[in-house]
Amino acid sequence: SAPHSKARCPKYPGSETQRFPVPDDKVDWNTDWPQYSPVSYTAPSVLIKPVWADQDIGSFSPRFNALDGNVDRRSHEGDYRVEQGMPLNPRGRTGLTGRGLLGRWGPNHAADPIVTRWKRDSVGQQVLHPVSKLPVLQFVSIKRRDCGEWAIPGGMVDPGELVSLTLQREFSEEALNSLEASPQDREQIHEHITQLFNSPGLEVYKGYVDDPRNNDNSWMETVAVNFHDDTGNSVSELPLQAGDDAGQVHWIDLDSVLSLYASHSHFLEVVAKERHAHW
Ligand code: RP5
Ligand code: MG
Ligand code: MG
Repeated sequence: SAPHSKARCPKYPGSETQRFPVPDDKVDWNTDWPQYSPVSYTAPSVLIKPVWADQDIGSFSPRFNALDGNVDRRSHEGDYRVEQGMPLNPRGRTGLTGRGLLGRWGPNHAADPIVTRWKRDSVGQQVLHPVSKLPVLQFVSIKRRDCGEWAIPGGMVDPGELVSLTLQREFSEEALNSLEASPQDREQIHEHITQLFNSPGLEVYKGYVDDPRNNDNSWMETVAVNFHDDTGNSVSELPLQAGDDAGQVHWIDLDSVLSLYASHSHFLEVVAKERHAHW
């Protein structure tokens, strides 16, 4: 697979910090590179020790490649290397050490709910793409507040939380604004989406995410699951409302021209192919 690229974006997100430039042929840890001198950076939001973040290594030694109490420090990609007490990014160099904006040393686990429906015309007929002649899928997309990019409404798995719950919770928070709903509305949202989210779903990806927040010692991983409202009678009928770290929310057509956050367009490509839809 191609080496990670967003994890090497020159300017680290939310800061003025520039990564040490890493060319494609120097990404692999096994390639000797004595001149490599990555920049160390941990964001102020992490340094103030919020509950979701680890302590600094030295005062604290996490159990890597293991379930460490409630915190899952195992990678979906298999065992990662730990050198001088520091976990190493399984995809290679990024030009930055520390934790940046991420709370956990090593893998930071997220879940991505991909909610889809068929695009329909005014009389309810499925819309075929003019070029591919394949039916067009739409997914619920949010515009991230942090970077302004469109993305799947995913989020972090809380310690001890089941991924199935994270998927439903993050979708409710970011695409349905459940956090600001009245208790009655929240109950309604829950009733409306529980059936779809309790269906098995189609797991389209599990592993490393090429996220711009990644660095040499901490990185994002996810489980991306597609929940498809085939008839258009389930989630399709709910009014979307952006919440939490989402600035906007819309149904967006799946298409290969989409430019999305991190490696999200790769997950959608798998959904389109699996459902024989336009891409
Ligand atoms: C991405 O970051 C994941 O794929 C997921 O969509 C997201 C989780 O982080 P937050 O949305 O909580 O910032 O790597
Ligand atoms: Mg969230
Ligand atoms: Mg999120």
